[in-house]
Amino acid sequence: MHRLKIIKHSRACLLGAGLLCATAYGQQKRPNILFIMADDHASQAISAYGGRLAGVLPTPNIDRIAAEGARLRNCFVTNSISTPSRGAILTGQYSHCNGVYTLGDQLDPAHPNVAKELSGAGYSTTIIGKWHLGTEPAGFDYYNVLPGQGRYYNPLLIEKGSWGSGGKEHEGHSTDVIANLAIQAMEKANRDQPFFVMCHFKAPHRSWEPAERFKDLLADAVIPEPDNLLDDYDGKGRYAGLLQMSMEHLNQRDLKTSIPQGLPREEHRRWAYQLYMKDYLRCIAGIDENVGRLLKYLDDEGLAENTVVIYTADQGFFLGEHGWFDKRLMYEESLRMPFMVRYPKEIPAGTLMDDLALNIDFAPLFLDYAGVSAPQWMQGRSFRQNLAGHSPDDWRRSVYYRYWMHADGAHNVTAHYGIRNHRYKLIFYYGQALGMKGAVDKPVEPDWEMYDLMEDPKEMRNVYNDASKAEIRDKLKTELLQLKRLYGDEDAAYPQMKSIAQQYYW
Ligand SMILES: [Ca+2]
Repeated sequence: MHRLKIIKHSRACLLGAGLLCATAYGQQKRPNILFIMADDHASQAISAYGGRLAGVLPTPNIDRIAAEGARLRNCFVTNSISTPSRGAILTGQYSHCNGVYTLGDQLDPAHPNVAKELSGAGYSTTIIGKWHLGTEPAGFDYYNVLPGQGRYYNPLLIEKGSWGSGGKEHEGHSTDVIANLAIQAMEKANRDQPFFVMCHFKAPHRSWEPAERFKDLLADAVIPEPDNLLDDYDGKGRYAGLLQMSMEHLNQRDLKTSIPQGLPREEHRRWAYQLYMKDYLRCIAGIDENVGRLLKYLDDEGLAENTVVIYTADQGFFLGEHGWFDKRLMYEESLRMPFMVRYPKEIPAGTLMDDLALNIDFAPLFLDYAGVSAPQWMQGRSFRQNLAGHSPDDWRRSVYYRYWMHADGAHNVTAHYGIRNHRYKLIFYYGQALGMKGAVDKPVEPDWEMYDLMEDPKEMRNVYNDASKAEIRDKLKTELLQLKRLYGDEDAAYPQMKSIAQQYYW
C-alpha cells in the first residue's frame, strides 16, 4: 500500500481538532460527495468482498471504488431494515433519537439531518431514487424520488415541487432511470459550489425484477450454495426456527413461477434458492453497470479527483445463508453493510479498514469531508482519519444494535438488542412490541444468544450457556448496558422492560 500523499492543510486536519478542520477547509476546494446506495445489496454479492458468488457474478465497477479507495470489512447497520437505516444515515442518530423505529415510521421534516447541515455549509444537495421516509424530503435543493417502495419497471418519481402528486412515469428499468437522473443532477450542478448527491437504487429489493437485458443472464448457471443453506436451527436460540424468511417462504411473485407442492424441505429450499439467487444477481448486474456509468461521468468531466464516491446498501441481506432471505436480524449477513469509498486525494488505493463503523457515522463523515464539525446531536463519529490510515486510539471497540419491529406479520422476527465486538456477539431477544408501528403485540419470553465469531464465523452454535464463555458473556452484558447508557436507549419509557431486565438480564 503506498503512503498517503496529502497537502499540508489536510494533514493538519487529520491530526488536529475539528475547529482547525473547519478553518483549513474553508480555504480550499471542498470535495463533491456522490453517495450511491442500493437497497438490500449484501456484501456477499460484491466480488471485492470475495466469497462464493465472486466468480459467478463479478461486480467490476463497484469493485473499482474499493480498488481505487477503501473497503470497510466491519461496517454495520444499527437497525437492519430500510426506513430506520435511511433515517439513521440522514440524521447520524439511532432510531430512538430520530423517531424512525420501524417501517411504519416517518422522518419528521422538522428533524435536523445531514442534508440540511450540508446545505447550510454551502453544498448543493440532491436525492434521487428510493427515499422511503414517508414525509417530503427536507434539506434537499432538489429531489426526484420513488413513492414508497417504487416500481421496478417504468417507475413513477416525484420531483421537488410536486410532492403530494402521484409522480411522473419514467420509461425504463428503475436502476437505469435513477442513474440517468443522478447524472443529470450532477450535470446541472453549479461548478462553483460543491455537490452532495444521494443516488439511491431500488434494486435489488424483493421481488428481484431485473432489466430486460439481464433476464437470461446465468440461465444455465448453477449458483453455489452456502454451506449452511439447510440449517435446521438446532444450534440457535428458540426464535430462529420460527422466522418466516426461509427459501420455502418465497412465493410465486418472488420466484416468477408456480410453487411445487409437497417437495421435501431440503429439496424445496435448494430449488427456490437457485431461482431467487439468479434474479437477485441479475438485479446486481444492472447496478454494477450503472455504477460504471456514474464513475465514467466523473472521469469524463474531470471530477473524479475532487469527488468522494461511496457505495453502500441500506443493510445487509441473507443470500441463502441459514436458508434465509431478508434482513432484520443481528446475524452477520444482515448486520454487515457493504461500504467502499474513493477519494484519491486522501485515501490510499486498496485500503482495507477493519475498525468498527456504523451507519450513524456516515453523516459525520460527509460533514468532515465538507470541513464542518458534526453537531452535538449526531451520535455517530466520522471515520475520515481511519480511512486515511490514522485510526484514533479511542475508536469504538464494540457496537450497539436494536431491532424494534416485533413479530411483524410477514417475517415474525422477535424484537432484540445486542452488542458485537471484533470477536463476540451477544443478542437479547426481549420479545415486546412496545407500541411500535407494524410490531404485533404478542410478547414472547426473552431469550439470549451468543456467538464466538472467531471459532464459529457462520454463527451455527449458540454458546450463551457454555460454562467456558460465562466470564466473557457477563463482561459483554455489562458493556451492553454501558452502550445503552451511552446512546440514551435505556427503556425508561417502557415499564415492562424494567421487569424483563430484572427477571431475565442477569
Ligand atoms: Ca433495504
